[in-house]
Amino acid sequence: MSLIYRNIVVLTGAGISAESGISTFRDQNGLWENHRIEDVATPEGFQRNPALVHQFYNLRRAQLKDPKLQPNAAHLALAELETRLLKAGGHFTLITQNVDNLHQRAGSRNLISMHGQLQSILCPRSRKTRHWENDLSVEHLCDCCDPPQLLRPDIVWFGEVPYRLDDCYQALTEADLFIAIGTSGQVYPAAGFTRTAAGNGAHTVELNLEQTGGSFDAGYYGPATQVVPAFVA
Ligand code: BJW
Repeated sequence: MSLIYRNIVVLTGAGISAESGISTFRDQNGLWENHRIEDVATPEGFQRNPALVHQFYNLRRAQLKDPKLQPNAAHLALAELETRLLKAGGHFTLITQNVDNLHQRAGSRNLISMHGQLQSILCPRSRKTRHWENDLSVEHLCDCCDPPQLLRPDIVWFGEVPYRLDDCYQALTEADLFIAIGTSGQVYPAAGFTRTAAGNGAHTVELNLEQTGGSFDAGYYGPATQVVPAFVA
């Protein structure tokens, strides 16, 4: 891709990390196959059974410490694209729905983790967050509130408002190219970003294993580790 675009916004989903070994949500063997979404990804589920929710996220947080888990060629290609575009005087924003840390480790800098991060925990009352790499249990209470509150994963669950939406919409408004990578486009508000970008004049592209049914100007299909480096080269 020659740098005819000056202002690129990329939205990534679980598919970009699939080839690094992280399960997606809605594919076969996806994370939701063994869990009811309302049990592990809602504030109500956490209230009902915090131990179950902790178990679900502890397993996924532990995976991030596995030395075999590495950013793949698609994560790296996006970090390189950002560097190239900045050198050419352009703007690059990477919005990820993923809660792993693979974009950070690949070197992406202008990154919005709109659904939170596995390696962060949250006091639900004060909204204070802190970095956390280990298991979390019902014995972990905050030290910022009286009475102390049960700490929870810093993940945006269904019914909660994603992080930094103002920054997302600002970037989408200014984009001349919008690329959605490895996302099924089933979860809002991210699922509406294509329409927002297109409505502001951006060219919209989907890179995915298969076509999702979203409305894009162009689409390129195959594994992210092949399609992403080829598209941004
Ligand atoms: C590959 C590949 C390879 C595979 N290479 N590709 C009715 C209508 C409209 C909206 C709603 C509604 N009822 C409720 C809502 C709102 C709700 C929602 O959207 N629900 C839908 C299910 C309908 N949304 C919310 O509640 C959000 N908040 C909200 O709306 O607040 C209100 C508000 C908004 C704005 C302003 C003011 C107020 C919050 C959503 C939070 C989502 N959180 C989750 C779970 C986090 C917990 C966890 O991590 O465990 O985030 S849901 C889950 O889905 C996770 C993901 O980030 C998200 C998106 O999934 P993603 O990434 O697309 O993964 P998959 O698995 O679906 O797709 C993978 C794709 O990769 C596929 O396409 C494959 O083909 C592809 N792929 N291998 C390339 N190798």
